[in-house]
Amino acid sequence: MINKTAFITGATSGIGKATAVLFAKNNIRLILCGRRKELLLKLQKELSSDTDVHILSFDVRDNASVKKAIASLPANFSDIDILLNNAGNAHGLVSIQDGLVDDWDTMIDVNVKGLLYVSKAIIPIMIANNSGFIVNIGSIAAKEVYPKGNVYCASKHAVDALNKAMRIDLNPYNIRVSAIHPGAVETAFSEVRFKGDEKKASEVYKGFDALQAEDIADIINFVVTRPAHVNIEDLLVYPTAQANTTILNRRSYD
Ligand code: NDP
Ligand code: 8X3
Repeated sequence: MINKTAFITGATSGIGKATAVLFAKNNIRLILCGRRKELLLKLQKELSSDTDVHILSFDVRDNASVKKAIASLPANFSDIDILLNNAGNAHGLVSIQDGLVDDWDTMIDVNVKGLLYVSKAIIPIMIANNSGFIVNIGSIAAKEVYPKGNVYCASKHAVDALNKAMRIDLNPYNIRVSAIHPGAVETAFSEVRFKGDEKKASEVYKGFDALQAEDIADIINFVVTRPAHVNIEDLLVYPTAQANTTILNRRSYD
């Protein structure tokens, strides 16, 4: 029986997509978001035998589109229980003095402002229900700053701060708030960071067993299925081979 509705940003790929697949198996009604409508349609088709799926194609950077998309939800999808703030990416890996302003704008606009726009549109629904669950996807980059990570790390430190702020400000409304901070997860993330350079992207995950999107989906599912009185506020999860942002025990490879 379907008894919860989840709103997932960044559902077209990686962690968001894997969470959608797992939530569908657990009979959670889904609102799947992303810019690439063809991927949303494909996923909707795949998951519709398991649960009800509604798709919303919008860019989280555009507040008017965010508001319009959420206002357009049909009645049976409008009571949102779980918000997964997952849409985000890194753009570039260069020293601050060489950084591109366009990349900085994109990371701040998507990872920080996009998360805020979506949250602002959905929090009133949760307040009205005196119930809800917000899961913010941060990163190991929310806890540490590493060479050439500058603005991406800053954007994820902001997610960490906003997660704490939501815990405080939403406390009177019985809304649970959690952040998951993954280390290296093998997704399209590095392809985006390196602007389509597949060779460079694949190097990131060579010689060790990186986390997979399904590992993070599993953790998200664990977090949102705790009893009503339990809130896991913050979780840092690494591949076994990774000690921190810069120490990785790689096997030698050709
Ligand atoms: P992917 O590149 O696979 O997925 C990113 C998702 O974000 C896509 O679904 C994309 O959808 C969406 N997205 C990006 N920009 C926008 C935008 N402007 N508007 C709407 N949606 C957008 O990467 P991951 O799954 O790895 O990343 C998911 C989250 O996990 C991100 O917040 C990332 O920072 C974080 N993370 C990733 C780690 C990793 O090593 N992979 C580690 C730690 C955290 P579309 O392009 O269709 O719009
Ligand atoms: C993604 C992990 O180490 O590339 O957030 O910042 S890292």
